[in-house]
Amino acid sequence: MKVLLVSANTLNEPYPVYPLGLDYVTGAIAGHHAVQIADMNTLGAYESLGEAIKRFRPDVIGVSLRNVDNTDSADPKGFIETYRELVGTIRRHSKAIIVLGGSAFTLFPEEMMDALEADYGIIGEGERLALLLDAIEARKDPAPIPGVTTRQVHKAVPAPWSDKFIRGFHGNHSNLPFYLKNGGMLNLQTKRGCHHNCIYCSYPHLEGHHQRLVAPGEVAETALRLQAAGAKFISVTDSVFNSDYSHNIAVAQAFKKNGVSIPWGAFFMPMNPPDGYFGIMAEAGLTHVEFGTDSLSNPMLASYGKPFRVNDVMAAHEAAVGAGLHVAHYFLLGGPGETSDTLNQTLSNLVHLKRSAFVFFCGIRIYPHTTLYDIAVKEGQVCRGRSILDPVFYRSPSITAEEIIHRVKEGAGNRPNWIVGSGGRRTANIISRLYKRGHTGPMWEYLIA
Ligand code: B12
Repeated sequence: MKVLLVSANTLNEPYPVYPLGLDYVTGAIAGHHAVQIADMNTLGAYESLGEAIKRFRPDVIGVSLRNVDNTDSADPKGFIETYRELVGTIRRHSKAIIVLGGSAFTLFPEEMMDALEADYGIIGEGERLALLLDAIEARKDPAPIPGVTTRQVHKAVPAPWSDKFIRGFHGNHSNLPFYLKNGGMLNLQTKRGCHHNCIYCSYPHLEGHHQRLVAPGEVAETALRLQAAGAKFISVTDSVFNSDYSHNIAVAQAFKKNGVSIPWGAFFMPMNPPDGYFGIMAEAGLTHVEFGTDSLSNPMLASYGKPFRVNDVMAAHEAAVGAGLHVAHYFLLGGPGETSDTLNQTLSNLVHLKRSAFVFFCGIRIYPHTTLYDIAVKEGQVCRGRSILDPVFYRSPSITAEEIIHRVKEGAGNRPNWIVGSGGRRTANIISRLYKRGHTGPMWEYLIA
């Protein structure tokens, strides 16, 4: 069959993100089907998508839905209307079967099926599209395939697809020049799954609780392919990169052995690392460390279900800065238990984190299937049974969002390394101008004095 895979994401905040998920879906189906990718970041207008559909005449069109919204409580933007227009364009140009997938779909499958009136959806890992295509081809009922939904049949997230996932990246994708020109960043996974229990987080729901590791040699081979394709920076997209130190070290050794020479960055939990850990990572090309720190108040870290405390954050920070790395800390303020006192603790402890960028999010986006959802129901902040597709942000009953933002802005003064929210359009525009002048990578290091 002919399968067109459409990446619907055009958000460029903080920067445009290469649609990694579609490489994996391609990897799972390309052996048996003719596959083309249409990336809305490069196609721009819907009419160009119509042209691509007319030229290829696909039997099945898979639509990748990454973001539901921008998760910015100060300037919330939802994307469902855009997705509705996109699916409308597809329907006007084709009778192909439409299949939805992606993280936004897995978070809100029933709402997305209803809003977009698709034929099928695949909850969880999109590699299962291979099974759906087999069933369609053989005219068999796809209902027994785990994760495959219709508007009538709803399902839960199925068990993870497999321990082996194959990336269909060949370095000649038509969308590559766009990402190479706009920051030069491509991305890769070294593992799937997250075994942590942070109360607000949807990652275990999306990727499973159990970690599945990619063989270090395979990670290095992928990195080399991205490098050969022209990448100037690699973003590692693992939920938490340092949740397996021995695997990290094996990956770093494989990078060095195979000659991966471009810089890379990843998300880390601020845990006290083994001796020399960040030095080993730096030697293998790690330049950017993004810590999911959330708070510098121990009661808040406990409330969020974090396995680290403020002294671990300090140790992790010193180790990363000491290894010469660029460091950023991300904060989530205003969660359950936040008070004026806990906020004071966070703001006063910040002075100990030298040479770092700080990104503050205030109010936490509530996702289904999380402990935060249950807390919000109990407190009457959301109503069980009522959709939270339109984002609802958890607010601490003990301190207002305005007060938190005011205090953070007061603390920030004129310091450019304190960023409230993702920085919004203004920051995205500045980053985009820097990319046009040839800069590459995430760019927040330029804010550190
Ligand atoms: C890494 C990451 C980032 C990095 C990306 C770095 C990079 N260069 O790649 C950064 C920090 C830049 C980032 C930014 C943002 N992110 Co982010 N990010 C992630 C994260 C942790 C992993 C994404 C990833 O690459 N996964 C690996 C790939 C392989 O998985 P995948 O794309 O989901 O694809 C699989 C399936 O979804 C499915 N699938 C995908 N497409 C299709 C298509 C079809 C047809 C089918 C059948 C299946 C299918 O199959 C794939 C293979 O199994 C996810 C959370 C998570 N654990 O998933 C959040 C996540 C995607 N991000 C999210 C958000 C909100 C954002 C931001 C808006 C945040 C902000 N305010 O700045 C921005 C948007 C950026 C943009 N331009 O789009 C949300 C989206 C949900 C929502 N509320 O909208 C997520 C889910 C996190 C969350 N809160 O739950 N992000």
